Formats: sequence, structure tokens, C-alpha cells
Amino acid sequence: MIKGLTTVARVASDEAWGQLGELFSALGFENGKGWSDDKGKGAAYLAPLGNLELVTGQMPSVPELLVEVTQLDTVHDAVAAWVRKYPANNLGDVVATHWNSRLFTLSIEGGLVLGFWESENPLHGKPVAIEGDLSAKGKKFAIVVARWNAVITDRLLQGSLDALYRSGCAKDDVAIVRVPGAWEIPSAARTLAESKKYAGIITLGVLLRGETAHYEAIYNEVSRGIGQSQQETGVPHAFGVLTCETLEQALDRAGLKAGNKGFEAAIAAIEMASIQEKLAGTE
Ligand code: DLZ
Repeated sequence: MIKGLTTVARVASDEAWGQLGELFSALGFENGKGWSDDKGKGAAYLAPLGNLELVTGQMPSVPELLVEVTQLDTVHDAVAAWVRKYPANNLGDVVATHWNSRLFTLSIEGGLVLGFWESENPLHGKPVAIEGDLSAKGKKFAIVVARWNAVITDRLLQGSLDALYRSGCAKDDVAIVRVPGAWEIPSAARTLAESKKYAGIITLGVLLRGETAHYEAIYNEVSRGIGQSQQETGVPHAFGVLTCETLEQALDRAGLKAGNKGFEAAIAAIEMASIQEKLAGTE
């Protein structure tokens, strides 16, 4: 029955409230439902995990509002840049805590103090499982996109680019390769994967059953080829080749009623790239 936890914190001024909102959005908080009335306003920021800690005895010397993060040093750099823009706020150094974590504090003008922290234990707060992060920063990705049914595949491509850029991938780190049709995707994907330059390959195409002679044969070969390239090169390949009965169905999956499968494929590639990194023990 429990659904979530909400901590309500007071920010001293409208200005500081707006500035902090800017920082939280830049750090990746998801926006929740805010409110506003004649006495004040609230902005909600959602995090994937929350917990309430009850303490008896001596309170640990930490701010009451703690934000658990990954990549604490990167977060510290981002907050430092924000503080240079809004110098009325005060940023502390990253320090080691006695509870096997690292933490820094951010004192907001007017009294609110936030603590940002990262456990030294990467599995802290998570069920025991290896999971990929959704950060594409510093990684190169390749997108192989078929020109056949370009009215759809262009939308899938936009969806993939949106996911990559929003996950921190630099524009120069994305290679886009256009091939004639879905049939040609595996060959290009394989060459890109064998170059070992890319953390992941995103394959995008559309096969329309009604309009494709030998539909089954093409589909089987495309999916087999992409899968084989992934297995034999060890480079994650996301499968964004739509197989639809009609153009309308394909449009729905390319940004209309059923999301954008190009976006979803890119997110899968980002996650798998991170998992591969973790499985290889490089993180
Ligand atoms: C030939 C063909 C047909 C009939 N249908 C499609 C399709 O629905 N989607 C697609 O991506 N490509 C199609 N193609 C083209 C083939 O994939 C391939 O590009 C050509 O047969 C040239 O090898």
C-alpha cells in the first residue's frame, strides 16, 4: 500500500526556488506535479528511490535533505558550475564520511542545506543485481537506418538521437549510416561493430507485411543477421526494425500512439553498453 515518500523543504525566496529548480533539472531530477496558490507554490522533483530514516541517539552530522547520486564528482562539477552562476550559494568539498560514503553539501541562500552523497558500495540502495546506467556520456554510438519507408525511419532516427543526446552523448560521438533497406542493415551493423569504435549499434528499419514480397524471408534474415553480429562481436545491437501490417501501425510506433521505437532502441543500446562495461569489470 505504501506508494512513496515526500519531503517538503522550504526555499527562502522565489528567486532561489527558481535557481534550484534549474539545478535539479540539469542534474536529471524528473519533474513531478507542482502546485501553486495565493500563499505559495511547490515544485516536485522525483527520484527513482526514496527512503525515510528514523534515528535514535545522536543524529549524524548530515543535512536533513540528502540526495543520493551516482558519479558524485561529476555532480560536484555540475553544482560548482551552477554556484559560479549563482554565487550567493555555498558549495562544500567532497569529503569521506564514517559510513563508507562520500558527501558534499550545498548551502542555499536563506538557509536550506542539501547533501549530495554516493555510497562506496555500488549496490547500495538497490536489489542485488547488475544494472546498466542510462548515461551515454563519453561513449560512441552508431545508428544504421534504412532509407526504405523513410517517412517512418526518419522519425525513428529522430527518436534515437533524442534519447542519445538527452542521455549525455555528444553529437560528434554519434555516427549515422544510411542503407538502402532493412536487408542491408546487418552488413553495415557488422562492419561498424567490428571496428570496435562503438559502445552500441542501433538498427532502424521498417518492414511492412502488406507491401513486402518475401516478408518472412527478409525479416528472418535481418533479425538473424543483427543478432549474429551482436553475438559474434560482443557489441550491443539494439533492434529497432519495425515489422508492421500497415503504414498506419508503423506510424503509431514511430512517435504517434505507441511511443517511438527508435527512442526505445537507443535507450536499450545505452543500457546494454553500460552493462557490458560493468560485466567487463571496467567500472
Ligand atoms: C524490396 C523491399 C521490400 C519489398 N520491402 C521493404 C520494406 O518493407 N522495408 C525495407 O526496409 N526494405 C524493403 N525492401 C528493400 C530491401 O530491404 C533491400 O534494400 C533491397 O531488396 C535491395 O537489396
